[in-house]
Amino acid sequence: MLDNSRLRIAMQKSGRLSDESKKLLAQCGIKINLQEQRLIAFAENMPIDILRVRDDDIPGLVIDGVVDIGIVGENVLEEEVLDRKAEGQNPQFKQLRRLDFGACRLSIAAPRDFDYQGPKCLQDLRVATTYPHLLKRYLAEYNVTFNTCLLNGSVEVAPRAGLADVICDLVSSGATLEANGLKEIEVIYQSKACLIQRSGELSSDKQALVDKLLTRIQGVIQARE
Ligand code: PRT
Ligand code: ZN
Repeated sequence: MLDNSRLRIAMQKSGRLSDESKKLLAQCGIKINLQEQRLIAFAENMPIDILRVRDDDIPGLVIDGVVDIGIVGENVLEEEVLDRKAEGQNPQFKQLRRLDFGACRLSIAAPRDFDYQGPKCLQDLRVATTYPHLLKRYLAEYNVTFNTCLLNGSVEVAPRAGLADVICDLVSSGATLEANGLKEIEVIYQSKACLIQRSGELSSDKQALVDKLLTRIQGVIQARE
């Protein structure tokens, strides 16, 4: 059983956010021995436990109150919120602050020869994506409806494989799109990593620790600017 008196922080186990998340916590003075295979790591010098999970699980762990704090991409967070709202839930959490890493954009991309004249061109097309809710919210503004090809990986190969007409995926340098003969036609969401807290009161000790960490994070980020 986890000790509920210790602050629980969820971060990505391995992937694009894990090194920066680890570094941020270390720069805040949290001494953690992250053994590669372990789900949980215990801080040696503060009452903090670190849960290392898939990034997709982090919003739910915070919203469901399983952990106190999470470090996650806004893209993943917002998609989970929209998914829960679509299921009639009212997901609650506190946005503590935006972080200075994990920057990317969620974009619609089409084969290079696609004659793009604006969102209306996408009506009734099939779009491969991991982010159907963010895409639906964006295209609804233009009264555009579309068909989904839901993929959790290899989204960029979908048009070439004949699975979809266009894609909606995360982009940072644009090299992946380029390598797959695709061009970016619409940016629908700008994302960075962020720090979130579960809703509801924390014990005063935990809240004091969160406040201290936030002050330190502020200092770390300012020093990097
Ligand atoms: O295993 P787990 O589920 O935890 O990880 P994951 O594979 O789902 O996610 P991961 O580690 O790839 O990304 C974690 C988070 O990093 C994302 O949710 C974003 O918030 C952020 N991020 C920042 C990115 C990128 N940049 C990014 N470029 N996530 C993914 N990409 C991928 C994109 O999907 C595409 O395949 O990189 C490719 C494009 O990159 P460029 O540079 O070629 O444009
Ligand atoms: Zn993931």
